[in-house]
Amino acid sequence: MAEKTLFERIIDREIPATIIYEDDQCIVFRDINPQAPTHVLVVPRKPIPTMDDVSEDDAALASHLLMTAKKIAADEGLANGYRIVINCGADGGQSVDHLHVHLLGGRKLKWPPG
Ligand code: DGP
Repeated sequence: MAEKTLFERIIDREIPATIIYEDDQCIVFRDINPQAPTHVLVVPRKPIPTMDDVSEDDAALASHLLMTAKKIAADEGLANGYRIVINCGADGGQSVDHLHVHLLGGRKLKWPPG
């Protein structure tokens, strides 16, 4: 069996995290190294490595991740706006090979992100 990803270990409660939401498809927890007052990760239970590995069969799941990020943004009171980011691969700055959506907000974010 393939080794669990770091985020699977959080899903399985083997590593502690501040989990703020979960359902049958995804889990949401606070980033360990927050880049904004709100910085959470929306993570599918299915261990898809990167955005590149998302298939047409995962379309409903991908949509659910975005809709969950939007719901959490409202829950976090980000009425002034927020940013949703998916890093993919080495050049995209991805460091954990388990698909995740960053939700950042609570301050004015700069563009481009660098
Ligand atoms: P990325 O660079 O897009 O792969 O983002 C990975 C994020 O995961 C990064 O912002 C830091 C966060 N992270 C890494 N390890 C842990 C951990 O053990 N717990 C939590 N809560 N977040 C983590």
